[in-house]
Amino acid sequence: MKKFLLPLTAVALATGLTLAEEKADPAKADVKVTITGNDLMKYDKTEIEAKAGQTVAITLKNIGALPKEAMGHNVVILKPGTDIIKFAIGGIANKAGGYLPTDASLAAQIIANTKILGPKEEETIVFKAGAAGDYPYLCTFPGHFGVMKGVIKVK
Ligand SMILES: [Cu+2]
Repeated sequence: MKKFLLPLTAVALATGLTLAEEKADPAKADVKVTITGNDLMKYDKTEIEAKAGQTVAITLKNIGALPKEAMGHNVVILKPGTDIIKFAIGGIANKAGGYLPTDASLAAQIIANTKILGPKEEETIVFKAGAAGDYPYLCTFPGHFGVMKGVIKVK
């Protein structure tokens, strides 16, 4: 019996730790931005500014009407210097994983991302702006990265 109880306790502890982790509150973010994505494969914002160390809340709203399978959108924030073409191509086949690259070195470039959103869906992501630099963002839905992209300029 003891043998069985020990792992259970360990699981309970691990769960407790996860629950105790403070979840970033978008309402308290230093910078709050809403980006829309539409059926014309366009974001309404291609440049966002933040200062190093600020918390940034980005809400992506899909304002289109086309089905998610045809015109879904996400937003993926990447580390400065990431090759976004290589990144997007690396995720094209990963439908189940939100079209994010499965390759570990490419996946390591992600700072924050939403899932793929269908019409009228929205999601907010919160992250901390790193050191000054240009942080690219893009939609990884197949074929969208050529036009659905922008830059977070951290000063
Ligand atoms: Cu898109």
